[in-house]
Amino acid sequence: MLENLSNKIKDALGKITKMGSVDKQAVDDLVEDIKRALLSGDVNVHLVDDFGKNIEKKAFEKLPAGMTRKEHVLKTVYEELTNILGSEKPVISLKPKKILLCGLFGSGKTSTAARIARYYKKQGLSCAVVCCDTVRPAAYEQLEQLAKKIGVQFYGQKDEPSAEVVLKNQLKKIKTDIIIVDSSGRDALDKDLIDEIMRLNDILKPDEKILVIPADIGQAAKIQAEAFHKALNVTDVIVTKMDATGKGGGALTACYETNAKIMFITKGETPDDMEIYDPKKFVARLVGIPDIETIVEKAKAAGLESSAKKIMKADFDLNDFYEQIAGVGQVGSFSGIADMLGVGNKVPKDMLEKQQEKTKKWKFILDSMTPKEKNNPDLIDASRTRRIAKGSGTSEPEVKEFLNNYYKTKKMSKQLGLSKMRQGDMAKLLRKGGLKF
Ligand SMILES: Nc1nc2c(ncn2[C@@H]2O[C@H](COP(=O)(O)OP(=O)(O)O)[C@@H](O)[C@H]2O)c(=O)[nH]1
Ligand SMILES: [Mg+2]
Repeated sequence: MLENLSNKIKDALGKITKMGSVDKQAVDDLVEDIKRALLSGDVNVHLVDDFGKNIEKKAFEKLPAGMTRKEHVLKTVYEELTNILGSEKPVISLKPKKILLCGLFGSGKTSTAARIARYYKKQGLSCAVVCCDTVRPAAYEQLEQLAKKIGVQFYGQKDEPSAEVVLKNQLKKIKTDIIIVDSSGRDALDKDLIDEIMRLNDILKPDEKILVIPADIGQAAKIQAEAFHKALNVTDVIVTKMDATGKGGGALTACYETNAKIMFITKGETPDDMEIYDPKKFVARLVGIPDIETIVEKAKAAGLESSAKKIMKADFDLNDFYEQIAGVGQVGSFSGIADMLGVGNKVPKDMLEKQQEKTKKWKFILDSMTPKEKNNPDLIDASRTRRIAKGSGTSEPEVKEFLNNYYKTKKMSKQLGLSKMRQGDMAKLLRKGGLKF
């Protein structure tokens, strides 16, 4: 399972986030750990080597403004993984089209024919699936049942031995927006299979020729992708059975290496177990930090920088204070941010989640204040506190807690008289100021 790979990568990154500072040794160790994880996931050794070299090269580049070395290393790992696992999310057009599926026996073509039909049906297009597998016994019934289950039209000719005859006859009848043709497979990439698929291609003149590849063959996906591409010029790839193997990373990297566009991945046996392959999201999940890109971008955002500066000068109001705590929290999980700031490992996860909950409440509290109160919190007496609690659907102690955090942070900031702070220091300050992380 991919979880294995994911856990190994997360462990390796976890070691780095626990360190005070990141030196060459730490990066070397990190690279070794991730390389080992990728190799065990059947990623090609040359790709893995290049991956390692790129990280070692980039890890000690000049730091972009506002970033710590740790964040930079994390970002580099993320970017290099994205580089080997794919680039952009595929664009899936919703215009009427004809689709031909090909792939070896057992790769998941028939199940995937149904999944694709379901996908387009959900987008409001009418769909038909056509059984052109005249080799495998019961192929007809399998697709017929799946079509019935998801409510799309089914076409086929039970006792006709020629796939081409079936296709010609059925095409005359079909009027749907989307036509999906399921073909037969063979155990190996033999000439019969390729000849048949090329004849079907000539008859159908498909808009999309999709190769279905099972993830469990790992990097051998490259051989299949290349062979089908040569014969048929496949336009897209679907990688199936991502749930059932640890070699999924190997299959994805191998496909991407051949420049095949991976359109969907499937992860289960039902018609719903398919998702668009978005490499960036995929990698973010793999490394365990959702929205990492957004987080990195946001951390650099000017608004945050300016409120951070105000806090450093002890000259800040409730708006600035809230922005510092929640500005980053709103784009990702609070624990993700704490990890980036290098404090995540020191705090139990549930505490961070509690803080995130609290931050949501603080937003309601802030929204219930007048602009004057936000600028000058000293105005907030007992009766205003009552009004704010009522207006925000919180309690008076919760409003007081928010204000206390603000005052504590302000006091700390004055005492320390910090003029030059980096993001890590800001986290420490907020923590000392009463934030419980
Ligand atoms: N676990 C898992 N099994 C799958 C997936 N996709 C297909 N299968 C199973 O793989 C087997 C072969 O699938 P099938 O669609 O008949 O392959 P075909 O011979 O290429 O048409 C079936 O038992 C499917 O249920 C998947 O994403 N995950
Ligand atoms: Mg089949």
